[in-house]
Amino acid sequence: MGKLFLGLDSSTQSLSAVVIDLDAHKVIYEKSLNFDEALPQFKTKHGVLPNRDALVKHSSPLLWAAALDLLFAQMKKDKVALGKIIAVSGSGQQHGSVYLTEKATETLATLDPKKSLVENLDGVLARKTSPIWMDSSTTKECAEIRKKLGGIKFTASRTGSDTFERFTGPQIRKFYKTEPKAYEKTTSIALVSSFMASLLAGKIAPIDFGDGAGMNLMDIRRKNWNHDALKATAPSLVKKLPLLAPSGHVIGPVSAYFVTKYGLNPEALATTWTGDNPASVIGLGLIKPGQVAISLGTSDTFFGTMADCHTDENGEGHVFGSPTGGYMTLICFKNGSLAREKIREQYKISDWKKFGELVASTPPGNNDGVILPWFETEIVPRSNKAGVRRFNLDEKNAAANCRAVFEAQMLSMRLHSQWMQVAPEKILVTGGASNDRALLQVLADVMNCRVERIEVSKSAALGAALQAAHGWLTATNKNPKWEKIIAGFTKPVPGSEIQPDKKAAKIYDKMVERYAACESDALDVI
Ligand code: XUL
Repeated sequence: MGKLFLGLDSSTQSLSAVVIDLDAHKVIYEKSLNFDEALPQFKTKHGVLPNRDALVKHSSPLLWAAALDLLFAQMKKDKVALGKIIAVSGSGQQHGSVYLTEKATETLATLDPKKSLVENLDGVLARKTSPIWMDSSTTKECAEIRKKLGGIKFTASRTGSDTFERFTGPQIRKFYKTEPKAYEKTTSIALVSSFMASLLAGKIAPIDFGDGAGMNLMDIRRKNWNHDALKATAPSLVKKLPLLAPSGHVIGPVSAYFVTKYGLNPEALATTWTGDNPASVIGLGLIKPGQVAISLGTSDTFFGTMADCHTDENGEGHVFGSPTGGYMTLICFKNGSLAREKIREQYKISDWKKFGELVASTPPGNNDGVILPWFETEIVPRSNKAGVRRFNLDEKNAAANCRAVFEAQMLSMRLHSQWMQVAPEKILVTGGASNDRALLQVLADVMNCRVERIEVSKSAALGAALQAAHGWLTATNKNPKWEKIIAGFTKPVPGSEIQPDKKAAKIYDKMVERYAACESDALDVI
């Protein structure tokens, strides 16, 4: 057995683990634990707590902690060689924030293995729930911060993104405005990623440059807290934020809690976590500038690596720090598999195979039928009113609606990624829906680009494991090269390549304009 590294991914709906053997260039263990199923006592639906206000989407930090216990117990049961793990890293759903009291530091340092993590965390949360990336209740706070920072362009060029409802800064501002006492009681604010890293490390973990860039608080170029942004957000914020550090940076040895309880190697190193998208960039092997991928997950994301920091003047896309040390771009479309699932439910389509068959049974361009599948409020284009709109599309036609939803998602990606000015040679695709060739053909045709599937169902957790390896190699002065670390882990699936169909691509060149007109129509009404 070679050197083992553990990567964890705390996403919206699940916690996943990937263990890699770095010397053998192999994943040796993978497991996922679905929050709703494994921890029904927290009463989440798709990982989100019910709320009367449709714009408010919170989850529970205690749920994430409980899942960490359960997943370690599962790994122990599955006889994973936890005693041989050299370093642990992770990734979290981005932007979500956890509010800790002054008790946190001591509690984290003395986690009692006789109790569960949830029991240990008694009195540590200054706010019971965490706003997560699906929340869109902070439009007012976004406007206030944006104004103080000088408008969209300046906000984006300073913090990497315009203010967005789900970003942590506007969320912190709302918390400060609506619950000032609880804000005052908060001595430390964590992201989902740094909260989980804090549990593993037994101390308050730094926030990394990847996830830190999703807060509207970090100076994207200098990679330190931007004091104007902090001032525009809430008072005394600088005292409540932890240090910033590179992704995968060694924090210290893992907490004794995991050693005693689950047999984790006492010398294993806990490292800083990052966001799920920056981790996926590594998990998909996008280490060179210009490489692009699309992840078809709960949200659909379009991302790639960049050598220099180039921000979106229109404020739709984001720039985050990449775990490789450079930058990455990201555009997040909230109604991803969320919308595909809703269409599947509406038309009672038994499985995804059938969904793909229905798409394949319809022509490219869908006879001009267009849907705007905004089952939830949308991030890009920004639309704070949920609502599905159909144009020249018969609601009764199941097949046409299946094609319409995926075409709309791809056309939207094409339209809203133009600012990146990248002309990729090929696009790597990952995530649940990437298994279906009919869908990939639509993607290749809309983007007019070669597409290849990369079969890393847990790209974020894998990226986190590779990040753990990089962090350990750096800390032990081995001067690691990313090419060498990712070698063998991130190969596209042989035979999965799909070429664009020239005729279909021409249809989409026209259709993107029609789609854009439908979008502006809908946005005008809103
Ligand atoms: C990215 C974003 C989502 C979450 C999903 O900005 O909000 O992709 O990271 O977990």
